[in-house]
Amino acid sequence: MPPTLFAHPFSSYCQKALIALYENGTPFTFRMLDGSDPATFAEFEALWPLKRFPLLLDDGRPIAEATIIIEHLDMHHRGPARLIPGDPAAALEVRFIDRFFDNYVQTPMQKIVGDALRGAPERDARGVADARATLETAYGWLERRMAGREWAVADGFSLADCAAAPALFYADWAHPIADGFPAVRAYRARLNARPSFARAIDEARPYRGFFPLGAPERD
Ligand SMILES: N[C@@H](CCC(=O)N[C@@H](CS)C(=O)NCC(=O)O)C(=O)O
Repeated sequence: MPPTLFAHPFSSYCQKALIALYENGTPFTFRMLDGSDPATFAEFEALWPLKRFPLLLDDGRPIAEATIIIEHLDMHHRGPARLIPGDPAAALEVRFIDRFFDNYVQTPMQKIVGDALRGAPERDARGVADARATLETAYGWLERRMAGREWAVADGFSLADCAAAPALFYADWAHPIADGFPAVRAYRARLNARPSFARAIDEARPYRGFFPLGAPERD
């Protein structure tokens, strides 16, 4: 029986898992978490009380966290695309870059976006300034890392690129990647053109009005 993914197409972490599923053409059932069906949300919450999506349900077993979902798919639904390299040293590098994108790109991006969703009295100006500074530092580190590289790790498209694609997509909307980071901008463009992510971008297009800072007229 194919696994089920509880997700929303506009969510960056859901897109990370979707890229992995699309890269391998893995059959799965999509369960939409858009608030329109309370029963679906209740089912999701019962499976994962922390209510962060995506969540994969495979053979009755809930698998949370986008990275772990991709690791699980590689273990139990392996397809032609090896998103975790077989070589342990290369796999460790992939996992490190995956952590980089979650912790130092997605997290500050979510801070800026989340803050924009709040009313003025609840805003956290200091936290947002810190998030912007973290993104600038992350862009600088990534600029040096990506010079001369096609994908994040030499072995080819991997979990690290699944993490990078939505992270850089939305980070650039929240805190633009300046012209002074040409390798990061070029990498983001390559990721956006990758068919698995291009599909996720297209599926999320109808929801751009939800972006609280205003989605730019591009991408
Ligand atoms: N660490 C989680 C983060 C997932 C996450 O933050 N998902 C967001 C959507 S992109 C979410 O669930 N937001 C709803 C909420 O925070 O209540 C992962 O890697 O999957």
